[in-house]
Amino acid sequence: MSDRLFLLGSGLVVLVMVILGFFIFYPEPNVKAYEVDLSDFTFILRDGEFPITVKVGQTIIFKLRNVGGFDHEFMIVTPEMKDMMLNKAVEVLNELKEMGLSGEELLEMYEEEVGGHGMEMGEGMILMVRLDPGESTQVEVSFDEPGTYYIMCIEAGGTAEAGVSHAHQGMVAELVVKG
Ligand SMILES: [Cu+2]
Repeated sequence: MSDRLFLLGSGLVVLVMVILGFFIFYPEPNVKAYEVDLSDFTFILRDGEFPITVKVGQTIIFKLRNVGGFDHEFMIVTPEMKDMMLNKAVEVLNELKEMGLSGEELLEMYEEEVGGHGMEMGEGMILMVRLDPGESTQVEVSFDEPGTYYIMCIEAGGTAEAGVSHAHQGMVAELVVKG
């Protein structure tokens, strides 16, 4: 009887050691962090250069700051969504200008039609945050599919009169996800 108790006790000790070992030696979660400044009109990676390369399943933390004088977005989109938004931005701005709109009115109507805040998440739109000048935030994202993605801003404060969005002026950066 005491032999059986001894065996049971030893078994428990081994089990506890295995569990403790699992927690002590379990690899660190796969996390990558980037600090990105949103300026007029470009994305600045504080510790390096775009493109960013990450891995499928990795947790990516973006620490964002709007250091510009206009509202800016930090959107992550597929190449198809990028092209669609670039085309739509020009199309809508031209239509609104033809209607005789300008200034705040032009910008407001444009944002209703195109601004990322009017876009649905999902199909081609992986992440969307919008920051006022001086605002900062932190977002987390991970990717299920390898491929090339784009970080972009489709706002048009300061560029609407010229018929283009911030993305057209250079607010686009590449993000490569490896399998
Ligand atoms: Cu912008």
